[in-house]
Amino acid sequence: MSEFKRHLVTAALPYANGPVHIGHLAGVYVPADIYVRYLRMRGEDVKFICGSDEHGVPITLKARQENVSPQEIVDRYHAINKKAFKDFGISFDIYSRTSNKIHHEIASGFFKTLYDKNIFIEKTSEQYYDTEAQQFLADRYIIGTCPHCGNESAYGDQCEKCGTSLSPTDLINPKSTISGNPPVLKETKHWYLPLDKYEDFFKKWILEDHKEWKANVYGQCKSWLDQGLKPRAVSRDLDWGVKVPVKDAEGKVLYVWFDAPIGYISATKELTNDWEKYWKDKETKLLHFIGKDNIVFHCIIFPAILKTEGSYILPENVPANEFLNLENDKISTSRNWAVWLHEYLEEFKDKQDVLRYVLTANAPETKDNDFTWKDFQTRNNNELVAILGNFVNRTLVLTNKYFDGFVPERGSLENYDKKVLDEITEIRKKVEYSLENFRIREALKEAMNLARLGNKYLADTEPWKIIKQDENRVKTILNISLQITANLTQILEPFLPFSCSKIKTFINFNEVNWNLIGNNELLHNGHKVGKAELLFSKIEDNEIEKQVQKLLDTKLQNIANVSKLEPAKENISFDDFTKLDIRTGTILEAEKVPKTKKLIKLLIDTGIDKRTVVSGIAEFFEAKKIIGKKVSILINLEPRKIKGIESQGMILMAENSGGVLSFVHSEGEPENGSMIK
Ligand code: B3M
Ligand code: ZN
Repeated sequence: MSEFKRHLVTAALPYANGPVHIGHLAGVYVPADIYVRYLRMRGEDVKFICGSDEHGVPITLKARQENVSPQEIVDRYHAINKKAFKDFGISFDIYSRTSNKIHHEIASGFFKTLYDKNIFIEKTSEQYYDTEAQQFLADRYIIGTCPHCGNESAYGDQCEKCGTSLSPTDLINPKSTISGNPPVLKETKHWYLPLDKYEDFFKKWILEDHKEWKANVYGQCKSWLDQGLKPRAVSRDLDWGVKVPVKDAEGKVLYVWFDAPIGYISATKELTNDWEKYWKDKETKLLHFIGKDNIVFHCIIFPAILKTEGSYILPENVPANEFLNLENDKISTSRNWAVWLHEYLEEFKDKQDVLRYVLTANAPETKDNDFTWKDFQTRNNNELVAILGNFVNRTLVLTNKYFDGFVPERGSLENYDKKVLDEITEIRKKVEYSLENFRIREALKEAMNLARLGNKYLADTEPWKIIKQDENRVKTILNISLQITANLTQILEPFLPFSCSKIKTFINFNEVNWNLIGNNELLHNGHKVGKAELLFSKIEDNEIEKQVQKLLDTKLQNIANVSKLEPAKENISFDDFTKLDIRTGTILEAEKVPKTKKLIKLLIDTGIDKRTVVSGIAEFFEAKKIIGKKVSILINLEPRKIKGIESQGMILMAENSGGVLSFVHSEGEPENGSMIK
C-alpha cells in the first residue's frame, strides 16, 4: 500500500495538568488509533507513540493553585490519563512521560548540539520580574486590566473576556499572581531559534512539496509563512523543566515546545533499541496526529529543530483536526466544561465503542463540530443498535433457530447475492481510500454501509417467510449474512475494537487481518457459531438527562464562581419605590466635559421636557456615538452641580461585575416619557 517500509505515528502529548476529555479524543487520539489499527491489520511495521507532556506553565500554574508540587500534579494526571487511554482502547505502543530521565537527557542533548553548531541567537530583553518571589513571570503569571475591554483580570497573554491576545506589557496595572505586587521590568538572556533563516526551506517543503496536506494545516502554515517567520525564544525563566545545559543559564529551562516534541523521540528510544530506524531512515513515514492549536509547532518549529540537528527525518503528513465543542460551548478545562474520559468510562461501563463511534461519526475534521448528548443517544439507538446490532443479532438468531448454529452451505447464487458479495470489496476500497487520506469520518460511514447492506439484504430476502417452502434458499441467505458478519469484524475493527471482538466470540472466529475483507468464505460450511449476546443496548432518556443536568450544574457553578456581583440590597417599602420617577428618554446631544476623564454632558428628551444631565460614562463611550440612544432617566433626583454644570437627573446604566457599563435599552423601544415602574 505504500512506498514506505515502516510507519511512526505520534499523537500529541497531552499536558498532565488535567484529565483527557472528548475534545482531545475526537481531535487526536481516536483518529490516530483508528489509523494505526488499520496499518497493523495490513501487516505494516508501525509504532504508535504518546505520553504525558509534563513541563511548562500549565503544570506549574495548576500546582500553585493547589499548593502542591508540580511533580505531584504530573504524577496524578499521568496515571489517570494512561489508564483512561488504555481502558478506552487507544492502542499506544508506549505512553511515556517527559519528566523521565531519558527524556531530559535527549532533550538537553538536542539543545547542546544546536548550541555547539552555533545555531541559536543569544538575546537580552526586558521581562516582568517579581522582586518578592525573586522570579521572572511567565505570561500567565501576570494579570491586569485589559486595554480593550476593561476586564480587570486579563492574563499576560490573553484577555479571556474579549479574546484579544496580549503581551504582558499591554496590561494596565499589571500584578504578579504570586505575590500580588506590581512586577518590575528586568533584563534576562534567552536563546532564540532563527526561524527566519529557514523561511525558504519551509516555503518549498510545505507550500510546494506538501500540497496534499489537509487544507486547514496547509492554510495555517501558509499564513505563517506569508507573514514571515521570526526568531523564537527556546528557553524560559522557570524552575520546572529541562535545564538549559550551557554555562550561565542558572534558573533557565527549555521552552516546553522545544522539549515536548522531542518527547516523541525519547519515548521511541524507551520503547525499542531499534529507535533510530524509525527516526533517521528515509523509508520511515512519520505522521503527527494533533489538534489545530499545535500546527505551527509540528509543521515549523519542531521540523526546524530536527533539520538543524541534521540526522532526523521530517514528517510526511500532519493530520490536524479542528475543535470539538460541547453542547454549543467551547470545551474548557478551567471552566470544567467537558466530558472527561475517566468519568465517562465509569458511568458508561462497556460502552467505549459508543463514544468512539460518536466521536468519529462527528469528528471535527474540516471544521469545528459540536458534541451533544442527544446526538450521542440518537447515534447509539438508531445506528449502533438498530443497524449493526440488529443485523448481527438477526443473523445469529436465525442460524441457531434453523440450523442449530451450523454455517449452512450455500446453493446457486442469484444476481442479488452476487451483487451483495461483490459490494464487500467495493466498500473495502472506499474505506481504504478514505483512511489513507485521513478522512476517518467518511471511512467509518463507508464501513457501516456494510452493516446497512446486510440489514437490507435480510429485509429484502425475508428468510423467515420462506423457511417452510424453500430451506435451500434460506441456507444461501444465511451463509451470505454470516460471511458479511465475519467481514464486519475486520472492517469495523479499527473503529469499534471492543464490539468486533465480541462479535468474533459470538461467531467463533479470531482473525485480525485487513486482507481478509472481501473473502466470501471466512466461515466454512459446518462451522459452529454461538448465540448472539448483547452487543449494544438502547440508551434511555433518563441517562441522557442525567448528563445534561450535570452540565447545567457546571454552568451554574461557573456563574457563581466568576461573578463578583454585589449582594442584594436591603428591602425597601413599596412607597419608597413609588417615589422614584423614572422615564424613558433619548439622548439628543452629548459632549465630553473638558478636563475630566469620566464625564459627558448630555441633553435628554424625557418626553415631558428636555434637560441636561452630567454622567460618568466617558470611559466606556465616545460622546458622539451615543447621540440618539434610548435611556432610562430618573427625573426627580434633586438637581446638583457637577463641574459647574447643573445636572437635572440621572441616567440608568447596567454595570457588570467587571465594572463595565452598558445601555439597557435597544433602539426604537418605548416612546419617550413612558414611566418605568
Ligand atoms: N501538550 C499541547 C496540548 O496539549 C501540548 C502538545 C505537545 S505535543 C508535542 O495542546
Ligand atoms: Zn478584554
